[in-house]
Amino acid sequence: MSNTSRRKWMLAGLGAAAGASGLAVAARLADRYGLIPPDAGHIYGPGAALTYATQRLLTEGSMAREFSRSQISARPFANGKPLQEAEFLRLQEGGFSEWRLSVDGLVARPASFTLAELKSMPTRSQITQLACEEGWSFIAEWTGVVLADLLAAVGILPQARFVRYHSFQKHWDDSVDMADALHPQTMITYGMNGGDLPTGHGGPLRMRVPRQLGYKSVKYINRLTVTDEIKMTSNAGGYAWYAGI
Ligand SMILES: Nc1nc2c(c(=O)[nH]1)N[C@H]1C(S)=C(S)[C@@H](COP(=O)(O)O)O[C@H]1N2
Ligand SMILES: [Mo]
Repeated sequence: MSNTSRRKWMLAGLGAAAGASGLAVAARLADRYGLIPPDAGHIYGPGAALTYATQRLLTEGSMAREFSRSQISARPFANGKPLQEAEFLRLQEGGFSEWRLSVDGLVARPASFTLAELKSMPTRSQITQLACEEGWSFIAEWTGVVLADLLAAVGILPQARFVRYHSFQKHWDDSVDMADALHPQTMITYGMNGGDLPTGHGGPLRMRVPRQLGYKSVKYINRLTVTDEIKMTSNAGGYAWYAGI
């Protein structure tokens, strides 16, 4: 079977299973094709598995919409209060020269990058929308390093299945699978709308995953862990692990 007809056939199977005998069957099918998200055993259960599997089959290789400069939002909304932690303020006062992004786990060459080092890597900008699950959104130009380039620099091992990202705000840790980690629009961003990324928007460093809802674009990231296993009970704020849009 060609890739396209195989995909159509898998989608038909998933749809029929969901309609005819309920979500549990669809989840079993999804499991057979290796499309089970790590939180499938949790409250979202088979429903989340079906969404994830269906979206993965439909959107494989697809791009989030990119906009023109004239569509950039005049007043982007910074969600949440400014960070007050003494350690964050100390780092900010030093121009974040001590901020590090460490990369560990299933990589050939674990590393720790300064902002200056990240800025010296190939730069990419994208004008994409950040869409919050609560209904608001804004369009901004994001500048940074494509995550796939960074991962290529440290060398991911073949067993890699997920990239976990850690935030200075510990409870915001999250992860994506390799399809999203290696997607050309998934970036580690240090710039927004032509300037440094403001701290309100996650400066000095935030993850941008434009094909998923805003909460996957975690702010204040300082560590990446490449792994073959994610043990998820709930996501940041208790949302579904997969938030494809
Ligand atoms: N560390 C951290 N990352 C975060 C959040 C947060 O509160 N802390 N909020 C998330 C949510 S729910 C959304 S919608 C976006 C909001 O991004 P913004 O503040 O740039 O508007 O950031 C996401 N990343
Ligand atoms: Mo959000």
